[in-house]
Amino acid sequence: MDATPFPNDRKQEQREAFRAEDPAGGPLTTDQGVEVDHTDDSLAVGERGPTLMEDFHFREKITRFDHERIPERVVHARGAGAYGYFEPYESCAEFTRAAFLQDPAVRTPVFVRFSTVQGPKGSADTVRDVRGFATKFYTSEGNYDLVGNNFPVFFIQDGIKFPDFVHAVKPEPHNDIPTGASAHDSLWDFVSLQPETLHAIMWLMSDRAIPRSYRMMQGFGVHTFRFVNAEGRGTFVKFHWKPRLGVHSLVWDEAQECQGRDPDFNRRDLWNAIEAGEYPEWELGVQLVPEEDEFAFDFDLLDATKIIPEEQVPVRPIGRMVLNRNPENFFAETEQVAFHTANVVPGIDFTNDPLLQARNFSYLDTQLIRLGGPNFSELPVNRPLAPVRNNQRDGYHQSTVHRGTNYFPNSLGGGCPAHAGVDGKAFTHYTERIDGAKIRRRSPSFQDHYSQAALFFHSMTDWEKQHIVQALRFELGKVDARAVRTRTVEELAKVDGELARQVARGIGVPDPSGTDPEPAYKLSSPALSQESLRGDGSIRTRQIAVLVADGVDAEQVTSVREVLAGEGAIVEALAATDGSVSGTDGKMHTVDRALPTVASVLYDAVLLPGGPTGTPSIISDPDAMRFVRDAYRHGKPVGALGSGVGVLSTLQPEGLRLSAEFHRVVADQGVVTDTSPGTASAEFVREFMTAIAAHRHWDRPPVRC
Ligand code: HDD
Repeated sequence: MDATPFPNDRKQEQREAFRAEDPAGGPLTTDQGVEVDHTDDSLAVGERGPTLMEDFHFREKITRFDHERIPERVVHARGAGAYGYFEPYESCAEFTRAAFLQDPAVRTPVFVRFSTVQGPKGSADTVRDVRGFATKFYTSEGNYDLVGNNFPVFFIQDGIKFPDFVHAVKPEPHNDIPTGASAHDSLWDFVSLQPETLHAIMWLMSDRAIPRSYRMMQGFGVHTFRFVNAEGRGTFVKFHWKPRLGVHSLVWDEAQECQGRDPDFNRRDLWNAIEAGEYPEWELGVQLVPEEDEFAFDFDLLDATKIIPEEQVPVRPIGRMVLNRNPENFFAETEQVAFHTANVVPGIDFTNDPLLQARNFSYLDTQLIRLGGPNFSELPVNRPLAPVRNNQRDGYHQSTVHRGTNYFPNSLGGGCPAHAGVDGKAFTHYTERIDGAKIRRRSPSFQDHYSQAALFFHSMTDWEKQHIVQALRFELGKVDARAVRTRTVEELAKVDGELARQVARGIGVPDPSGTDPEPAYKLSSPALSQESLRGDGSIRTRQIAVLVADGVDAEQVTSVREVLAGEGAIVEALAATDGSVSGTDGKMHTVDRALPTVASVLYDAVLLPGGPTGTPSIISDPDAMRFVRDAYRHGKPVGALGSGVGVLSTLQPEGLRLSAEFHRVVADQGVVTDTSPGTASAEFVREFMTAIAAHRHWDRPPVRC
């Protein structure tokens, strides 16, 4: 009997092959272009004799291999990138003269690299960490780099502390442990002694630090930058990227399991979505503050550990970015891309944020060592689309053959390249008056480290607060030095007394000693909660597992699958073994994956179809039952049809409402059940889709089995 695939249109597209480097073909050559007839044996004296130095092909091949690696980034070593475009909604001329923010008809090409910070290049994706969100705009006026993160605040206020912070969070120097984790003594020692870290630490302990997908996280420019318009008027600006699909996260237990089941979880997700034509999209928004309001806030705009609450200054959408092309070669593009905060274009300028000022030194310096010299901007991924003309010359890996004069002023070269500026297109630095003594001192306006950490915590829903407490208990529970645990709890108490007590009780240290902070801290900004960032409510690209076995009700599977796939979800049939299963329609149906090769943590939802023999097989399969239990426990939508509801009853979820004999469709906490036989009803499918769109369901009762 032929196996009928459950319809899964996307799969074929996802399998699109790489294009060969040289579609015309042609024989193997050396780097000098000499044709090579044999690359499988080295040149030797006789068949069993020693290898000869003279074998230039062998030596060249091995030398090139020995030199394949370049130093990985000190931070943000692990990343994934993609190309796309940015288009503004309307002209922003009132605030900035940046050419790429003027005309909605002009699309500016971009390259974006997402990353984790702590782990090395080969570490897992789903660690608890900040995610980098760096965008290179190839504008008509030169490259503009917005090198941001998925948190709007940073851990330190002055860049001179960056090596201290990074040394503290990186693996410890004596044993190089842990990889890709902040749960260790040195980070928390630093945090407990450096309270300016606390606001970013609250973000790090929240679910923002374990995104479901790069496509489902916000991005922030973090610093206050400056827009400058054609008249030279400056406006303070903070940049926000908002994902169309909403902000969604993993749960910590799941994130940890993912590290083993699929260390490439986020990278694969980005790649597959783009290959499938499901192009990730973000809206760019700005918070604008007129210069005269510089001191209108109870924090300093130059302090990168502070946000401007959206309720105070709304985010104004100015354009959208779509990523629609995967790189062709990871090393050439994603690894060699070189971002630099000082890559700005006319109309965008800096402020005196001391973190930004330090970054403006660090990024160029780091590329010089990482990419082996000053000519990295000639690499295709870094090369501007705008013409480059100057007298900068030579150096390692110079690939341009310069001609003519190499100094300015000159007459022999016709005075070229001449100063720009006659037509007002050149970059001119914003004219800012600065008066002050030369000092090494933090501004008193940077001293409040607790209010906004508290603002963040108090803006969370109950489940988000609970996850923060659990994260802190996990992280501090891995700290060996008791004094560090205690000192951190004392610091947390200055954010929120109850938070500190709950953490203290989970890690075996005394309750904090002081009194709780003043209620003035109990402000809230609803825009900070993930609850307010659900996105467009679609189920596009969600991964739905359907557990099947011989005797599965094929019509139920097909009826649900077709609708879900039609809405852009990716539906896969999983069974105990690969191959096919027999359906109640008398046909064989293709299995997409064998259960032992996957896990519930790799999916967003699970469907349990019925079937007279199918359901008992699922109940007796430990892999299948673990799959369902984990999906349930991680708050994922679960749908069950006909006898498939019996799989859920076996787990005995205390008090959860399931469809029984006289019920038709019952939806409770994202568990959608329908015991009626036959094809799934439209109501079931609708409820199941609503549950999937909501992503997670937190108030579930525990299961007994
Ligand atoms: Fe940084 C990389 C983001 C502070 C020094 N940083 C790097 C990347 C991102 C950020 C996204 C990876 C870029 C890529 O994909 O290649 N960094 C931030 C943000 C910060 C920040 C949002 C605070 C607001 N960084 C920061 C400071 C310093 C650096 C204060 C140093 C004084 N960052 C670097 C670096 C890296 C880097 C060492 C490593 C590799 C690279 O630059 O290209 O120069």
